[in-house]
Amino acid sequence: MANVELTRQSIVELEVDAIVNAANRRMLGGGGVDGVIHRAAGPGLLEECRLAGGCETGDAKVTGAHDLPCRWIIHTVGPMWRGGDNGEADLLQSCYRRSIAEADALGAKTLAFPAISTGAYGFPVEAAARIAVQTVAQAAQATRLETIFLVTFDKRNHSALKQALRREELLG
Ligand code: AR6
Repeated sequence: MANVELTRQSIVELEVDAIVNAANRRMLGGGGVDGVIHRAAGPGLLEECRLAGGCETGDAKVTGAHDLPCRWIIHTVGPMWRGGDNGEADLLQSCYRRSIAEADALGAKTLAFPAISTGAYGFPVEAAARIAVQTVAQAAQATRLETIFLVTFDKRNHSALKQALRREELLG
């Protein structure tokens, strides 16, 4: 059973084995955390992403980390919020599950997630936090991952995640 830890800093600063990027289907960079990761990783990341051929919503693809201190970047594409009746919750769960599966297959022991879909894609923060915490806690059980960091920038995501962790009795 991996530990789940909450931390408030930029995801690119974390010295973990792998970080997750909240990408889009084209996988060619963008704003938000995607932009931060591409700027910090350098142009080699974009070159590698071009070869990946995009990524479906709910899926995840691995690249190298280039200039970042981690070893791998796992690019996942969260759902755009369209009112909640368009499979958004299942797709968000799938992002967390697929990213954890890819990290485990790489042999990663430490993994960091941003709050996928809660920025430009508009997923309600409290609902996204519950899905993140429940899915991560469940999916990490059958893996060799030791610590999963939930990384946030903003106060609202941080307190929503804290509340969700408390509810699942996972707050250390
Ligand atoms: N470290 C950790 N979290 C961050 C950072 C950072 N450096 N910067 C922002 N966040 P978003 P999405 C948080 O919009 O909603 C992009 O243009 C931010 O506060 O990055 O999945 C892509 O190319 C928010 O809570 O991702 C896609 O087109 C969270 O990261 C689209 O946005 C996610 O916000 C994806 O939208």
